[in-house]
Amino acid sequence: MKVLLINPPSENEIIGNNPPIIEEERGYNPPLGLLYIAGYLEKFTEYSVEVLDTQVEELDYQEIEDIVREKQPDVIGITTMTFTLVDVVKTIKLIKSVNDNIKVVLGGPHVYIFPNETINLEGVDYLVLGEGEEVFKDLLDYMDDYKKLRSIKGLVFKENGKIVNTGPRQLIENLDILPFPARYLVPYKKYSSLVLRKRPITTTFTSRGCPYKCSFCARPHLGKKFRARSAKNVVDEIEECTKMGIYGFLVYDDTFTVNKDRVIEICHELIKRKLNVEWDIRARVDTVDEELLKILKMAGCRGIHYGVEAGTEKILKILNKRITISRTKEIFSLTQKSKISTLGYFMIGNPGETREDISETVKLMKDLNPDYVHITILTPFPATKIYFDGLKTGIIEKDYWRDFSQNPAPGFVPPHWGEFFTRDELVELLVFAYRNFYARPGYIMKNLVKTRSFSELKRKIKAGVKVLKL
Ligand code: B12
Ligand code: SF4
Repeated sequence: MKVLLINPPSENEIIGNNPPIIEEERGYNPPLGLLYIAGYLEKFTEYSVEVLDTQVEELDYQEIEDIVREKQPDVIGITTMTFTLVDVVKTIKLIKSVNDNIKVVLGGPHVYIFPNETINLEGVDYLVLGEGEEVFKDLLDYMDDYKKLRSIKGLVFKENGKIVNTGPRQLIENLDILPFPARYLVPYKKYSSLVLRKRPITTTFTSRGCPYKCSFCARPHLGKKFRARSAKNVVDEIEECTKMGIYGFLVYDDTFTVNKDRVIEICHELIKRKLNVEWDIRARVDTVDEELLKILKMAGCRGIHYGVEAGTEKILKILNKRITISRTKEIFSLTQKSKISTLGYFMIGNPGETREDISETVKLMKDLNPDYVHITILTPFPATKIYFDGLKTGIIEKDYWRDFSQNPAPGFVPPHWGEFFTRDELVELLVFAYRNFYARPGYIMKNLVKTRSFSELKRKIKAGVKVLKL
């Protein structure tokens, strides 16, 4: 059986409520979910597997069509986010026009949130719910044997026109059993990041799930249970990557630092093996301390991205973030002392948020003085508490995301939280916040002094000019 896994184009991507200029130039990340599935199939089956990352290869629809025509796979799997749905639908149409017998299987976060809407889209044959490695293999083993498929958890399909949903599969408890993502199936040298110096980069997950319940995040709905890989398994993967010439890693765990002992073990293992890698992580200020920062630095961690979100305790409570501003200040200061670079994520336009609250957020940004800030206008994403609350109270007038999922049309404008501000007012406030942070003479000087190379200087100037042009 020939299987082709496709990361669809992002031509029609929905980019929340932010001006497109903010989302540009983030570089390309490997489609890790597909690479995990490919690695699993390569190890445990005889099926032929290929991965097509149309984004990094910058393919247009005609080129994708030519590839599908030439390869004539039996099954095509496509990774699906709500934000790429329009392009997923376009890709399916193209596949079916080449050969209607190719089975189309969708997986990814969107499918889990909107199974009925997705299976009803034209040309979709099967959905895989949640973690796809084992379920997709089972599906391939019994393709079209509906009797058997009905007993396999994690699938959605149609039998005699009726939707069959076998319910979610149990989460994979021991992540160490999973083969490493099959990075060699994509042009892995083409992936890069704005924030790491080393090229190429890759992304990695050392754990899955997140035990927290922030009200703006879909994670609590998509799978809360935190499971972690062993330190040895994590560093084995990193070592495998260094053999491919990859030395830069974006550790994309939802919260890498949930278990301090495990992080320390990973750091010790990295130091012991002298792999000379550079990496950054995403963390919460309540899961980091001075001891951890020291060892992170020694093991090559260059940057920490913290979710700061807002400048008042009132808004943090509404977001159910469960952190305090004083803790945030303390941890930023300690991280800076440890010479690890910092990026703060902030949001404006949150429920209950007034102009005064936003001023406090901007003030906090300047007080913390991270190396980078990433500010967005809150978009109530599907399957988040904020979205459900908005629908209940009428602040969000109708179920926009469900309508979009039934009929994914280009140009869809996602809802914003319209309690106190119009969308245009929020864009204005966003521009104000960015300028206020980046256009400070102190910030510019600090960054010029810290710049280590000409290419980094060029990158920073480009980013600065973009902010001023907003
Ligand atoms: C890395 C990342 C990005 C990167 C790169 C995307 C990429 N190429 O992977 C960037 C920075 C571009 C990005 C952007 C955005 N992202 Co993002 N991102 C992630 C993140 C942190 C990791 C994705 C990942 O690699 N996961 C690891 C793999 C192993 O898991 P996975 O992808 O889910 O795959 C498994 C299953 O889903 C399934 N599966 C997936 N695909 C397929 C396909 C088939 C055929 C099958 C059978 C199974 C299957 O099997 C896989 C293995 O178990 C996730 C959060 C998370 N923890 O997953 C958010 C996440 C995917 N992003 C999200 C969002 C909201 C965004 C943005 C809209 C944010 C914004 N700017 O406003 C944009 C949208 C841009 C876009 N093009 O879609 C949401 C998506 C929710 C949704 N409804 O779709 C998530 C879930 C975060 C969250 N908690 O809400 N993102
Ligand atoms: S925002 Fe981060 S910490 Fe909060 S629930 Fe989502 S993944 Fe977890």
